[in-house]
Amino acid sequence: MYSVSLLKDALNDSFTCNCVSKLTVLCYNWLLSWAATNVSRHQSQWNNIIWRRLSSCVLAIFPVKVLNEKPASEINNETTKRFGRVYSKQERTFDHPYLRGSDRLIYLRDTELITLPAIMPLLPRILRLVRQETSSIYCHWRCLSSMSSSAKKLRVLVDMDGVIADFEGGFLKKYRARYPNEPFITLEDRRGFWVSTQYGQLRSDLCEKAISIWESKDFFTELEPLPGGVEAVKEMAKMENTDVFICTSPIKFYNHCPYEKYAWVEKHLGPDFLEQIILTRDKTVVSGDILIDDKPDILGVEPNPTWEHVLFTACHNKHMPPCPSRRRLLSWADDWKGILESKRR
Ligand code: UMP
Ligand code: MG
Repeated sequence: MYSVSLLKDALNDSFTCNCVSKLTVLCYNWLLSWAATNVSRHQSQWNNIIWRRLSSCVLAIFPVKVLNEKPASEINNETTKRFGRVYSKQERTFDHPYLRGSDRLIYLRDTELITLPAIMPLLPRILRLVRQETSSIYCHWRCLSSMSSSAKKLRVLVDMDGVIADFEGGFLKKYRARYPNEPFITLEDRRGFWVSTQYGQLRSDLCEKAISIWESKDFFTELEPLPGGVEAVKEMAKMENTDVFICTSPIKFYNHCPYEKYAWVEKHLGPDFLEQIILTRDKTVVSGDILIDDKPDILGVEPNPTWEHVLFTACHNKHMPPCPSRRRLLSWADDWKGILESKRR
């Protein structure tokens, strides 16, 4: 900051605030038009940002003191003596357009008018500061535009097991291969989300046997994709203003499952999709517009998740009585695009 010595010099050499204001107006208008052509929607935000940044830039060089707005009664002779002329709101609007939009009063030291050449020695410094400000405004712009575009994007969370990966089919195949002489439950007879619970009811020791299947190496990698799921997710991800995440719960026996879920996504959805994986045992804390999931009751620490749960029909939930407050996606041949569109409105 050049403030102290420069301010002194400026005062001693009678640099004028009028010159400063002219130059500032020029810079301000230029920055505003630049920003406005880049992002016209944010003109008012730009106004604010540029004003704030430019005023701090000017403050660094010139004898300008910004105070919070005060009622006229509090502005006494002492203030005027200390800071020079006090600009009224009206003067501010007409004489100093660069102050428009500010909610503050500005106290300017009233110096004599001098001509533009007198301010020339300071120009390189001013320009340097303006350049710095421009680049920081540009960063702001990028941040704002990414925020505004993500704000209107639809965020879809797609579950993995039972929605795009055939957990039930893969389980039954491997269970029957490993325990050919044990009783099993056909997909037609599956009831309830927990496979292990239903096998435990069939015979208590079968609960452990069922668990041993999905705890085995390669179980998750070798799951077949459910019909149309991979294609739908890929298509969804290409849709405008749509962010798709694979939101899946790993099992607690973590030796293979988390790694294999990543491997599955890479194999079927492609390496770019690795960016879109959310592994969590509590989906209620994930924010999104829709969660497409085959589990009927998705509970967690957040009692009011942001997403609407669309129940994906699976062998274990297809017998459940219809619930008017919950939409279903019967399969990937069903109208998933319609459901997404309904959330954009
Ligand atoms: N799972 C169990 N026990 C069962 C059935 C499934 O632990 O009886 C696990 C396997 C999956 C996870 O990793 O639950 C289901 O995850 P989501 O599809 O809800 O994300
Ligand atoms: Mg599932």
